[in-house]
Amino acid sequence: MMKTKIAGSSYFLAILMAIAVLFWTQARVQAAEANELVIADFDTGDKPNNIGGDLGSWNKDPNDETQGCHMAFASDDAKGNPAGFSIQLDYDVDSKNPAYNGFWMKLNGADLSAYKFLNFYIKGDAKAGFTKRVKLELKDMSNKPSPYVVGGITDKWQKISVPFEKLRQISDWKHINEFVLVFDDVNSRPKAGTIFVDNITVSKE
Ligand SMILES: [Ca+2]
Ligand SMILES: [Ca+2]
Repeated sequence: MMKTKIAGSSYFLAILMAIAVLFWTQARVQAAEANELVIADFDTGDKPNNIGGDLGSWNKDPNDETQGCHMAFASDDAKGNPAGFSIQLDYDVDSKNPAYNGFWMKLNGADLSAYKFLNFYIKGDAKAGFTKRVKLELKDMSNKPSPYVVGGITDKWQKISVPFEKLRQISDWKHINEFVLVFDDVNSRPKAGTIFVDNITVSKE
């Protein structure tokens, strides 16, 4: 009689603990979701991005065939997702004319005011060669670019986190228009190569 009672109460305790763990896990998942907003993981292998924004490459002078940037979806995913994709940028700023080009992506006026960091993954292609430095720009609806130079790019995926306070020209975090990457003949050495970008997010920490 006594034995059954003990077995019964420990069974009850185990259920209580399982419920507690379940709630704790759920709370953690919800906290993680609220902590980070995925803007673009490119995992559909197509446009638009995760918040409905268009994206593509841009060229300063489309008539100058000696410079340009070509965008493609690459199967090399930053998080190792075998079904995922990243963005491949083949750039060339080697020209006798002033040269710059890169990647643009719309954020459709997203409200990022609850977040503190702009994050993304970047790496270069060892075979094609790649610049170790690239300039990013974030723009609110005024389209004034907030430039930030990312350095130390290697041929391995690396997470870059840019604190919002470094993006000084943004005056309206409630309406963000565009994310831009710039290859230019100042920062880009070598002047032609391949860069991969993936998993562009904003986060609170
Ligand atoms: Ca991806
Ligand atoms: Ca060239």
